[in-house]
Amino acid sequence: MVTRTEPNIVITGTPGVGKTTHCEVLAERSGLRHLSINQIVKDKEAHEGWDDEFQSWVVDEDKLLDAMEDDVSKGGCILDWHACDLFPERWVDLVVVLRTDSTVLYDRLKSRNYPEAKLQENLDSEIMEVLLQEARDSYSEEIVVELKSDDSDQMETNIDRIEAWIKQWKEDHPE
Ligand code: DAT
Repeated sequence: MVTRTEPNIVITGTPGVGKTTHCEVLAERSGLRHLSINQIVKDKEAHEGWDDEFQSWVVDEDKLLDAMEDDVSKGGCILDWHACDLFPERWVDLVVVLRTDSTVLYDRLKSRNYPEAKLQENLDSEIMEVLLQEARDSYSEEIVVELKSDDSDQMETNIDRIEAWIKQWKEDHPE
């Protein structure tokens, strides 16, 4: 039973596909709250330390989910994270998997000065559709959508689509 009056949306994908950019624009236009999971991991210390090789936090998932529970159960959250299988199905109304052409992604990650191992792992992950598979394995297929994010026209189209979906969700779930 969904008791939320606003939907929760996961925006996921390989680092560099445009999650944060999409979430920020979508939050501004829709009024939903952008939850950067990276930021929550840092702020709530929901991690077991820093992995030097991959330049990322080793996340303590239980602690992270506990820190998010109150906020997410109210609804109206856009969850921005490069994984999605940890979020309980009961939290999630839509999963958007952003995808980017590997040459475009290479340039974006290169300009972030990613270490070689991290850059290569992320490119492989995008080519192997790891996040798309993770989303499909974790949620029912009707709520998983794959959207291209190579350029700003595609981003505009994506935002329009997600906004239309939010409007429809609200009509289908009146207060
Ligand atoms: P992520 O949060 O998935 O790591 P980001 O939002 O930080 O990605 O985007 C990485 C960079 O790529 C940033 O400089 C913005 C740019 N970018 C992302 N998606 C784009 C798109 N669809 N069109 C143009 N630039 C994009």
